[in-house]
Amino acid sequence: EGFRGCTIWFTGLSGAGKTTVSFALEKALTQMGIPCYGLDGDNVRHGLCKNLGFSKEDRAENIRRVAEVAKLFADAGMVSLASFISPFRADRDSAREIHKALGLPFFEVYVNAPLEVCEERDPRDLYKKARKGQIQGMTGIDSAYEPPLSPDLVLHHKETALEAVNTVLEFLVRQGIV
Ligand code: GGZ
Repeated sequence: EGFRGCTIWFTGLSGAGKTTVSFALEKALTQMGIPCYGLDGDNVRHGLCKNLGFSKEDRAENIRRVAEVAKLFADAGMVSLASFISPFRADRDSAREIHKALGLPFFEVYVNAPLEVCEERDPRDLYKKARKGQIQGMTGIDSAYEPPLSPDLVLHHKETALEAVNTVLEFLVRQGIV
């Protein structure tokens, strides 16, 4: 059957596994012949959003721009995968509204990993630096993360990337997307 454009929005702490799951999902969807594209801090914060930092205002603008781009991909019939901490509910709600305006499905996926787990992983030593006071405004340390109140889907940190991909794929089947 056909597939419909939509945006899958992954939110969670740094180190929760958002980009890992999203990248594995992108690979799986591509193998299924479903056009998709993954947006994350790595490909957005060096270009489209390179003038933005991590203040509350800059994060809001980062999420706004990314949501607008994700919307365009979804409108073109692709599955947009957006992996951003997006710590503030109001910003995520705006991202949803941006999609609603065009009638495009928007799914908020909470990648739920406790801070202790993310801090233990700490692939870029950002938590370590934040604890030492070498960087300011790190989400989970001295900047808030507001967990989703009613996410469309929750992924658990004990799931492997492969299990998480299957969880999302089953969800997309239930939603009539794939
Ligand atoms: C949170 C930060 C910070 C601060 C740099 N707070 O896990 P990473 O390292 O590789 O990816 C994180 C990325 C977060 O960017 P986002 O665009 O997703 O953030 S937001 O949605 O809040 O706009 C992290 C790194 O940037 N990083 N400084 N202070 N994460």
